[in-house]
Amino acid sequence: MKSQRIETPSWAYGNSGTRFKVFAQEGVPRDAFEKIEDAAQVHARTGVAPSVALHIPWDRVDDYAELRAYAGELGIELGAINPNVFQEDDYRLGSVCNPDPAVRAKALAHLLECVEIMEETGSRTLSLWFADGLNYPGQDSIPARQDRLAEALVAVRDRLGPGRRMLLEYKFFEPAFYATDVPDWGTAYAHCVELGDGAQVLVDTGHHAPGTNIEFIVALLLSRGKLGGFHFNSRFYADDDLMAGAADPFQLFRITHEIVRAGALEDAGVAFMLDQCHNIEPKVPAMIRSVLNVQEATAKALLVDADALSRAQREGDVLTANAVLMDAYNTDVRPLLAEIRADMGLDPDPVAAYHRSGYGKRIAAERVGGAQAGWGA
Ligand code: LRH
Ligand code: MN
Ligand code: MN
Repeated sequence: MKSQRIETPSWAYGNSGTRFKVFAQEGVPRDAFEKIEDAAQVHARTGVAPSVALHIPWDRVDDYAELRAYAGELGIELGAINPNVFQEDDYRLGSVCNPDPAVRAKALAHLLECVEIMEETGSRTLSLWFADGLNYPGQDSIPARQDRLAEALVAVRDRLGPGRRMLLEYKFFEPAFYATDVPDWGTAYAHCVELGDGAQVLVDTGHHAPGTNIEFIVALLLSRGKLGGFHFNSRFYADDDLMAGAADPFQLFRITHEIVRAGALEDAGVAFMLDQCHNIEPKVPAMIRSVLNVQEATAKALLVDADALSRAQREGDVLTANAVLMDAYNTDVRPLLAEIRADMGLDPDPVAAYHRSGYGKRIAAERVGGAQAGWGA
């Protein structure tokens, strides 16, 4: 538990909302530097959130080395770089899948710019999500768009520096409603297999049809060495981006169980990242809460009696196998995690410690005119 690493997203610290309303909050960051200050608070309280993902151009700065140095002073690193090829008029019909070669070239140029930014920020991961898709049957050729996508991905792969990798995130709907160009793990997996070792699938827990068995996808990708990481969040209906573990803590446990079972927890290759929007709740404590929820699910997964489970599975003892899993899930791990935090020199109650610190009040007083996370106006 002490060595777990959970990456928080810069965009979760900015104002966000739905397409109906953005509720501006007091004290939200005005630039990338202030987002990093907030991310550093989450790490200071939890001890397990030592990096922050950036979204470009939302976090564009003149000097990334300066941003990196600032993060370093605050005790954190710059994590995954997320290009943004979905918010310009040119992308109405898609980015790298667009029928117009000039638009495709523009999108690719941005992806390659992000590869360069990785060198300046020290980021090892390029996290790709494409909003590309179709609203109407017949609008464009589905296979032609797959070919255009593959071409862009190859060009990006060929430019990645040593020790760098690309993650491909899928989502079955939104903003396209008829067909999305990377709708599911199968499509992402097929592209990543073609691309080779430097490409893996990113599972955003909010990007599936309701009722999808996400832990099955996780187990399968892990067995093929193609699970690159997560965007954890929770959802009741669609891509709700609520706090991880809030809507369905049992699902989060089932996912972490597959990771632990595969021995992939210690493997730094599976990135635990959060991708959330705190529309109505205060953002820094919500992020701390999310980190704690991921920790709790992980601790429970580590408590599964693996020997008893595999014995019951071998013997076809359905009820015992299920009971072994449920015993772990139903254990209250909060006292154990509090102890671990004390061991690490942290306050056992990170949310309370954050409130006591006065940080929230200070940023509310000091930061006037906070930036929007990127959309929702
Ligand atoms: C798309 C998504 C993707 C984006 C982020 C802001 O829904 O999950 O990861 O980069 O939201
Ligand atoms: Mn995501
Ligand atoms: Mn999403």
